[in-house]
Amino acid sequence: MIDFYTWSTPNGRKVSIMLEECGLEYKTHTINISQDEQFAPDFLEIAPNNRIPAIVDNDNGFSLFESGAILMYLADKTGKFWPQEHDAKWRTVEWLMWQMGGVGPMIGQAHHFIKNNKGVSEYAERRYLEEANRLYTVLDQRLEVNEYMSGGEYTIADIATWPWISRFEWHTVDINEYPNVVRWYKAIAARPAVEKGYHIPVHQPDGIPQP
Ligand SMILES: N[C@@H](CCC(=O)N[C@@H](CS)C(=O)NCC(=O)O)C(=O)O
Repeated sequence: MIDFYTWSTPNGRKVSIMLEECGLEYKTHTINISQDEQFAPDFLEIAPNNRIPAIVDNDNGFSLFESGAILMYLADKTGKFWPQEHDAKWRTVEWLMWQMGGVGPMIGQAHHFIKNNKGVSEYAERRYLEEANRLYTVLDQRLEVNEYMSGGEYTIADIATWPWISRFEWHTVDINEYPNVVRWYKAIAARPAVEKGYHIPVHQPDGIPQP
């Protein structure tokens, strides 16, 4: 059984979707980041960076923070969503790191300036919107020649990226300008585990945003 510490954000949803996809037994603990619960001493013991998500695997007592590391850990534990043949394995890591180093931080800043602090910095709004559109262009080109990000298979690279794209309304990118992203987005949104994981830990009355 896995103890799962999370909130309703893209980084949290990566892990709830992965837990659902893998059919693992888990217990959700809500860490309400708008009430600073990420700074509670108990939580900091397993997540010293004071960010969700984090897990404790009760099969071995091992704790882990950083969503990309958690996805790799759960894939390794279950043998799912991370192909182990040489090229596919490293393509998956490559695109997972692209999400961790690009999509998450850049689109996160787009939300910060465009949605949460509109008008504070015109420069930052323009910069992060341009960066978000650049990343969508890269993703669209990749998905023009591959069904999924690392090739023909749905992997932890897709599981990491999809929850960020699901906030396309927040970062004000017109997703419909990227037809391959829309095709990929809808295919993943239709997966029962994604529908379930999207609503953890709080049910979202509006459901998954549709392009
Ligand atoms: N690189 C980290 C980022 C985690 C992260 O930024 N989590 C956000 C929610 S999506 C958070 O906990 N924020 C709390 C805060 O800003 O204090 C990961 O991928 O796990």
